[in-house]
Amino acid sequence: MRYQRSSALFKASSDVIPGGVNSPVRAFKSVGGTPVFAKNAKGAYVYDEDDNRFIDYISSWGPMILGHAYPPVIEAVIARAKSGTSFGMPTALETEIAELAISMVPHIDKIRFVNSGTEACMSAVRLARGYTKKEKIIKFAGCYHGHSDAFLIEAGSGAVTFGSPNSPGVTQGTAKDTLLARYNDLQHVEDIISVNKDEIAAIIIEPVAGNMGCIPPVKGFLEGLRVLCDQYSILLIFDEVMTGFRLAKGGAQEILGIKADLVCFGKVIGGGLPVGAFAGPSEIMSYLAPEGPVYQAGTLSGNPLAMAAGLAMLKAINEDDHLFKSLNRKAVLLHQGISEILSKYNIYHTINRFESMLSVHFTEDPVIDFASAAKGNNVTFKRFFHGLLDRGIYLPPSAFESWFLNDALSLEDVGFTLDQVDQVAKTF
Ligand code: HOZ
Repeated sequence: MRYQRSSALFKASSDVIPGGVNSPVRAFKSVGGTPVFAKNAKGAYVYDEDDNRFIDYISSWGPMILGHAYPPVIEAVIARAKSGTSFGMPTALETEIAELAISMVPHIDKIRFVNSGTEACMSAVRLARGYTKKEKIIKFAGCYHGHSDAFLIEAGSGAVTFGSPNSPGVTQGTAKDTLLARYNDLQHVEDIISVNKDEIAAIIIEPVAGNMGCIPPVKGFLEGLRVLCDQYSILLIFDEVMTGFRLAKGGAQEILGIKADLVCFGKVIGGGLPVGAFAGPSEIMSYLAPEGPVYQAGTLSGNPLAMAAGLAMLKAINEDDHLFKSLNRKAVLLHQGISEILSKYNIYHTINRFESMLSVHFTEDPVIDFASAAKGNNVTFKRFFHGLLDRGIYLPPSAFESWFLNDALSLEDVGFTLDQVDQVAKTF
């Protein structure tokens, strides 16, 4: 049996870990079947416990942009581990990665490292509230900013995959300060602001959404948010956990030419180790303890192993002038190829893509927000997912997640993937 060991491991893990996994989407609940247990990975491939090989289109949900077990990152972690793994004291490495990140990303003077994207977004919102002395925030339906309470209101990613976009456990008191807007609908944001004048501290947004599939911003939407934020003294927070160091060296701010007031990072910035960060101009960041009154801390924040991995990753990206072109070329081939195949077999679809993030939606309508993403046919998605999994292609196990390409992927891998898509699509 192809997934025999994974099956046994899932049975064992389910006895001791809720749902058998440490992050819900890994459980395959929305696509059914046995979650694949990873054993090892190299370059573009992940191998499972049954020794099946998969071409990996999630890249650990983004971080492995240069492929798995990228040698400079692995070497940096091994070397660093030999000198001690945590001190609870500052290290020179933290300044080195901070300087590099600041040199790569526009409009930021200071950066604070934390352990995850969730922590980064949660802390950035606290800072925005402390700085503006206002309490409400606007978030967008289908956007996901980690699992802290304030964001689990119409959240995307696993929250929507498992039908709990508004999670029990989030108090009404917390929920009332999160105002919900439709992605790509500027008028809706204006309406919300007009009935909550002088109360909104921040608008937080994924500048290219990746947690309801991939949904790029329509022309003028982010530009309009910037104008509204300036007009009403609201901070614009870009959650670049997915897009940071992926769409361009300077992330969405650079490629879209829009300035955010605070930016949140995760995924690529840690090179595959647990790292998050938030950053902005000195004036705002100086409100953070110990310089200012807004408290935020962490025993493992700036952990030396994590910083060594992140530094090696950012250096590699910074020194590679061909990376984003190369990723984009493969993403375009994949996008066009899948679209041609699905059209050939008359399968309704919309493929959204922004650089190396993409998603296939089984609906013929444009997918521009959460409501249109939710129209996708999940029965077709499941068949597509499992058909490809059985043919050695690992896609996100949910229609509400983006694919993340990595640059270890070869043109042969893309060609092989398209051949498998054809084999699967012709059975529909
Ligand atoms: N929520 C993450 C993707 N949007 C998935 C995290 C994981 O399961 O590893």
